[in-house]
Amino acid sequence: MKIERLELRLLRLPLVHFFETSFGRIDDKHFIVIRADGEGASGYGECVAEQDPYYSAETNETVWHIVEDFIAPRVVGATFAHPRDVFPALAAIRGHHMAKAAVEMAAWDLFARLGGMPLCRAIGGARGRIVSGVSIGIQPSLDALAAKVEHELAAGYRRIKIKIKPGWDLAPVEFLRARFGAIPLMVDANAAYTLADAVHLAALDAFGLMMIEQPLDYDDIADHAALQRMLKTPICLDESIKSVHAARDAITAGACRIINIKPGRVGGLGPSIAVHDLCAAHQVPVWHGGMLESGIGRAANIHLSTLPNFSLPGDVAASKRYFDPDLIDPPIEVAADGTIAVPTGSGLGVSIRADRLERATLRRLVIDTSTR
Ligand code: OSB
Ligand code: MG
Repeated sequence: MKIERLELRLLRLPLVHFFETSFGRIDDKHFIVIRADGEGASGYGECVAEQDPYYSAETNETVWHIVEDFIAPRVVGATFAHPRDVFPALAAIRGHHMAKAAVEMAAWDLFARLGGMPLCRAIGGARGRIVSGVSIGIQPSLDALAAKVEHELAAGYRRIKIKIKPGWDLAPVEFLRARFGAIPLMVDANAAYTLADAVHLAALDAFGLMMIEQPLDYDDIADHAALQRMLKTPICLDESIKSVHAARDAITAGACRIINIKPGRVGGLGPSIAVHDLCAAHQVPVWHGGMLESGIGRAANIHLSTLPNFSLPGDVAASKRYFDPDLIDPPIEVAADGTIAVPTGSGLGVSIRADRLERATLRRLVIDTSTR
């Protein structure tokens, strides 16, 4: 597969509802979409970097710079036998996994389209449907939270995750247990605590949560291992799993019992498959995280979730929770049983609306063999 051209677009799409985590609130999503052309076909990759370096060190501007100045020169005009070869070909560039993942994902989509197969088949996945959960941001009140949870349970979602932070943790969990009983419930702290909060966090053990996601620092493993020894509730790591090596170190240290996989954080679908397989070999279940993706990134997440060790409901939900309209038509939908059908067309298997992509575009750059 020869990649002849890359097109970068910085987009702005308004979110249906604001999303608030322990590091802030966003009303609009600003993100980069990359199109890779070659051999008469195109593939798309969505970048999960945000405007601010709060979830991760990368931002849209660092991604643009790294793709334009360092990734494109190694990819445009290059031939790859398989998309899993893209991430290793970028090894000279340290870090910048979200930038690499966006280009790598476009290469996977291109490869699957050229082969006339759905992306899940190229990945090696086998399921026709995936099980969906929701992530609910920090709400202005307990009543607002109850209304959200009720709405999502009625929609069929098979797991509720709420964001927590100091001052919004035990009370909402206790409230939800009293109100909704034994629903599949978990919390995500986005690194808002320290080991000094261990006794406070251990109070969550009384509520039978499926897991607590990333309670401590974004790049920590050792303190999570110490905390896991003090908690009954399983720890799931998100931010700290920056690479296949970090996953190995976390498992070895006993820092978590569950791992959240986000391709953007580990460098793409190839490294995600490696994390998935490593976790499977250690009986560590995984689930697919979300970064408020448009239908392009969402479709890729669905395809990856067809691998067998994705054994817990992920943060891969319906388009309409995020964007209306989405960039794809039809949007991703969740059935009444809380499952999503895996697209069956070639590549991502979704149709991207060129008019909506164009309308959302703030900046565009084309890199081909003549511009280099
Ligand atoms: O920590 O999982 C997270 C969104 C943006 C950044 C980080 C996270 C999230 C979510 C939303 O939890 C998941 C989704 O619905 O896409
Ligand atoms: Mg998280």
